[in-house]
Amino acid sequence: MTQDQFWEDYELPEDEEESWEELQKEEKSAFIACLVKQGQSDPEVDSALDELERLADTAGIAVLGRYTQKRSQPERSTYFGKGFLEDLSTRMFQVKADLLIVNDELSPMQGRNIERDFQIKVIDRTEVILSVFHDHAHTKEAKLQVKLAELQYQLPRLRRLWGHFDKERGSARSTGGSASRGMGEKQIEIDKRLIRKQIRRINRAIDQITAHKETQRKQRENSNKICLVGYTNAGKSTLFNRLTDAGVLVEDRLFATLDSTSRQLKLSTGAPAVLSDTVGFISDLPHHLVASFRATLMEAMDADLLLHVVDISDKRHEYYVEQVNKVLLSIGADKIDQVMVLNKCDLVANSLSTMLSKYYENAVSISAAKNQGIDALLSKIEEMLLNTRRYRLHLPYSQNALVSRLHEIGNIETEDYRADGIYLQVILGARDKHLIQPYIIADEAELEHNPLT
Ligand SMILES: Nc1nc2c(ncn2[C@@H]2O[C@H](COP(=O)(O)OP(=O)(O)OP(=O)(O)O)[C@@H](O)[C@H]2O)c(=O)[nH]1
Ligand SMILES: [Mg+2]
Repeated sequence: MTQDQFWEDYELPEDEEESWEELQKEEKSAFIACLVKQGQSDPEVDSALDELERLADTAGIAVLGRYTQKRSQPERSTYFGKGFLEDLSTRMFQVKADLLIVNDELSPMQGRNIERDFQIKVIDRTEVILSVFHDHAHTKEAKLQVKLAELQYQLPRLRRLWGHFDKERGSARSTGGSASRGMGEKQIEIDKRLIRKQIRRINRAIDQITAHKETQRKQRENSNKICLVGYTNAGKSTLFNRLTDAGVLVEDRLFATLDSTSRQLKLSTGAPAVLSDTVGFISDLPHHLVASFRATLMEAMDADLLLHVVDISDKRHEYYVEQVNKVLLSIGADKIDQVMVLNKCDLVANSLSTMLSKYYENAVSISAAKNQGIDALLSKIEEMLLNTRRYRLHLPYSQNALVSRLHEIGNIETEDYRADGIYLQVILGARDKHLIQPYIIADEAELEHNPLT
C-alpha cells in the first residue's frame, strides 16, 4: 500500500479533522524578553532574541521591543522580577503591545501569575513554536501530531492556546489569566478528562501510523535509508528536490516542512537507496513536539546514514550543529553516521567553506540552490555507505539464513554456536548494517575499548 492509499483508507479519529481550527490571522504586536544568565555574552543573547523574533514573525506577531533581565535563576512564581514586569507592563500599555513573549517555557503558574498580577497577556517560546507548527500543518499526519503536542501543553494550563479562535466570544482569548478563573473546580476536572481522552485517542492514531510506517520500512529493508536532518531553514528540502526531483515545498521561513517525504535516490554504485526529507529542528525544541512527532522523526531514527544539513552562511552554524545533535541524541539517533552537508556555500567566501569542510568531519560543502558540489556529496554518500566496520552480533538460531547471507556479503572473523544463539564477529559495509541492526551487541568503537578474544 502506498502512503497515499493509506491516507485515503485511513479514518481520522472522530471529529479530529473537523475540529482543526485555522489560527486567527489578525496581526498582533509583542514585546519579547529573556533572562540573561551569568557568563552569557551579548551576541549570544542577541542571536537568541533574533531567533525568537523570527519565530514570532513567522507566527504573525510583530515585535515592538526586546528586553532582558540579568538573573541567575528565574523567579519561581513570576519568572522575571516584579520591578521588571511592572516596567514592562507600563511600556506595553504605552505602545499598545498585545503580548509579552518569553524566550523559555513558563510553568503554568508563572504564566497565570504574570497575567493576573501585571495585566499583560504572556505567551512563551513553546507556544509560539506550537502556533507556527499549527499554521504549517497541512497533512493529516502533521495535524494529528501538532494537535497532540498542543493538548499536552494545554493540559496543565487549561486554557486555549494563543491564536486559537474562540468561537463563543468571536475573538482570540489569549489571556491565561481568565482561563481557570471563574471556572468551577468541577468544570476544570471535566475539561481535564476530555483533554486526556482526546490525547489517548490521538496517541492511538499515531501508533497506527507508526505501525504502518514500520511495515513500509520493512518493505524497504533492502535499501539504504538516508535521511536529511538539520536546523530549520538550513536547506534540507532544497537539497531533497535537487537529489530526487520531488518538488517538495521550499520556503524562506521556519518549519516549512512538517512531515516526511521519501523518494528513491540513484547512486552510481547501483545500490538501492531511499532518501527522506523531514521536519527541521530548533534549539530547545519543546519535548511535547519531539514526543508527538514520533511518526515523522522515525525516518531519522531509522536511517543508515544522516545527511546533516548546515547553513554555513549563518554565523551561528556551530551552535546549530550542536543543537541538532542534541535532538538526535534525545531521539536515539546519535550513533548513526553523518555526512556534514555544508550548504549555502554560494553565500560565503571560498576560503571559509574550504576551511569548514576541513573543520567538520565527513563534510562536503555544497550549494543546493545553485547546484554546486552535488557530485562530491553523492560520492561522499557512497563512500560512507560502503564504509566497512567490525561488529559483534548475537543472533537467534532462527536467523540462520541471515548468517549464510553474512558469509556472502561480509567477512566473518569468528563464529560461535552457543546454547543461547550464534555469536559472530563480522566486518560489514555500512550499507548492509540495517540487516544486522537488531543483533548488534558491540560495534567497532566499543570493540576497540573492549577487544574480544
Ligand atoms: N543562497 C542559498 N539559499 C538556499 C540554499 N539552499 C536553500 N536555500 C534557501 O534557504 C531557504 C530554506 O530552504 P528549505 O529547503 O525550505 O529549508 P529546510 O531546511 O527544508 O527548512 P524547514 O523545512 O523549514 O526546516 C529557502 O529560501 C531556500 O531557497 C543555497 O544553497 N543557497
Ligand atoms: Mg523543509
